[in-house]
Amino acid sequence: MDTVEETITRAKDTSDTGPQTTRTPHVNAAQYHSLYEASISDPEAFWSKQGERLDWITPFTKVKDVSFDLGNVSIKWYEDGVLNVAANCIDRHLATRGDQTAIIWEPDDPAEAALHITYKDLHRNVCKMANVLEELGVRKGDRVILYLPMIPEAAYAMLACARIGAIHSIVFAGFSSDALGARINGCDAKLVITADEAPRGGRKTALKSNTDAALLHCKDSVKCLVVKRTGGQTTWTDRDYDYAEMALEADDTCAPVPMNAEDPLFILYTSGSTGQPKGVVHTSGGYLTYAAMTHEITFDYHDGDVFWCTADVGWVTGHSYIVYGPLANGATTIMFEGVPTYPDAGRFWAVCEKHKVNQFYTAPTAIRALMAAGNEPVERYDLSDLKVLGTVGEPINPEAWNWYNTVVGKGKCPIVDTWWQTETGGHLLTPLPGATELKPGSAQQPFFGIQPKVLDPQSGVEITTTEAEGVLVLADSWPGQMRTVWGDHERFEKTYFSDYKGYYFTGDGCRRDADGDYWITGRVDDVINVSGHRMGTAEVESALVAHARVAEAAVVGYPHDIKGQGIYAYVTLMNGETPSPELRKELETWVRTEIGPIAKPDLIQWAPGLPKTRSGKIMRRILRKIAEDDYASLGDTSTLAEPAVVDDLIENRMNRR
Ligand code: 6R9
Repeated sequence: MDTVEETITRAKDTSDTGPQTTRTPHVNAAQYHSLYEASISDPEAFWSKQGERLDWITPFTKVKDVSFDLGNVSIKWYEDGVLNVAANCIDRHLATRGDQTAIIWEPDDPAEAALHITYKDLHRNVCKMANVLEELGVRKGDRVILYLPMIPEAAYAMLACARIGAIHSIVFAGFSSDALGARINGCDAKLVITADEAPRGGRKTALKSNTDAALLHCKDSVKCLVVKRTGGQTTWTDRDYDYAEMALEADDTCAPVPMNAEDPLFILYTSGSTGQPKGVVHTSGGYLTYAAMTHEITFDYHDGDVFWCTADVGWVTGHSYIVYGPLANGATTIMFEGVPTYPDAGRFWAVCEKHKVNQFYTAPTAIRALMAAGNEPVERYDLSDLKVLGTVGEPINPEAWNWYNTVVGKGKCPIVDTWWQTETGGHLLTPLPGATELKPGSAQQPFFGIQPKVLDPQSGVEITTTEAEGVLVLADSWPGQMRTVWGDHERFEKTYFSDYKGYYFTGDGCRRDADGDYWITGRVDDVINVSGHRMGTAEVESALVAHARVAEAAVVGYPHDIKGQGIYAYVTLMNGETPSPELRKELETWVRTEIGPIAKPDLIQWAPGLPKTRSGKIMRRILRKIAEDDYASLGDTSTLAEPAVVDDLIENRMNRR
């Protein structure tokens, strides 16, 4: 029998474990507790051992060097180690599993054939892509933007960047050309990789023409590499290069570039409570160690399993649990181009049956949408290979949890409700299969090395009783933590380390119950969570006020049955403008083009005025209450400049439940 430490470090070389007949979990309850203790009492020893999951060109001698002190925040893991992330995800598996499938690609249209890409195929394709990037002048440290459908080339491009030391930044294909342009300029990218069109749910998004529009606002030197996914009509300019043509000529080997553990691997833009999205920076050694470890332990991934995370690679979940974590572990990972409801509400389950999926990981919003379609689309398929189910992105309501458990999991599959963030790189709070007694709706317990604390939001004092409610912070670092905001370390410190000194502030509220289990209660800042996607209310407001007929706008979230939260916008028009259904449509379209479809307001209320303090601050607390149709409990409105404004807003509220 393995020692506990060996059990959880075996992902480095799983070739000796063979097919699993019995499913002894990697970590049981007793092991969880003893190992968690060890991870907190001696983090250096614990993470030194975990670092051995990876193949290092030069092994690290230093494990951790961290300061959370405001003005001096610095986070380093394995800082003198040298490795290559792509070599860890591909090359080291070639000898033992070259012919094993690395990626199963499932296209949008079920009539089109799925692809089974072996580790050898992956190696060849990533090397070709890496050589194409080099030919286009991309070098170590350069930034490359990916604006792609969920096609194998997206994974090739991520890993090709990692192979040559370039830093990728993926822009979700649902974002508009304006959002894309802002990110190209934001990280001063040398190259954009896109596709002609992105098929999704039977429709096509014109990615290339969006990219053309974005590039009008970027430096002339930015090049564009185009993958022809559909063969749809596109315009072609001097800066465009055809990927298929170049790949044909490119060599199919490419030496991985030795990278320092703290060299950036990727930038991912995410919404915050203020200003425009910030570029979250993740580095190489710590991020990969953490992604690999959480993938193996949280999902109880065993050698030979088929793992499916339904996220898009445009979000952090896709980075850590479609590409980096699974491939570092030599897993078989599914990449799905489509949507849950196309051609019908049985698609997820059809794919689970077809590819004999063992671990299935999705978002509560998808579960709620599928639950609304009833049990029949699930019962049509054989889901007997499922072993573990997971959720991420927002709190899951017990009704959806129970449906997931009984109808999808047939009561046999533990559900891991994983709480984490773009900033955290991997899971921080989660039950573990076989180790945790589950509670529907709770992310339950900290992962190894994670020290959650609950603080009083006002005083910032830690609440040390077992039962507690307040803001969630973390007392120490873990290897997958973000290192900085691209180009703005001060913003990094201010956003995460200034409100509660000495802690990483998550932006989430939480409750700890009598058993010590954690329940996330949602964001305590001006970030809303729409279908599991983060959206800053400030971003939507600034898009609205950029419209010529809008004078002022305030945006809040409100409870939405499927999306979790919907976007509720209060809009004050310019003097002389009159509200109309046409103008409402126009504003919706406007926000779609400024940011993307996910930012489109669900409800727009015409507001002759907004409730403000005498100093002119918009009182969002009141707007939130009205949007929630909970105006009886508005609290103290005595500081309002014009209390009558509130009566009008209540009278004309849009969300009568
Ligand atoms: C991975 C991801 C992060 C925010 C986070 C929180 C919410 C994520 C959750 C959850 C309750 C869960 N969130 N997982 N809330 N239970 N299991 O989603 O990253 O897009 O950065 O969003 O999502 O509010 O702060 P990201």
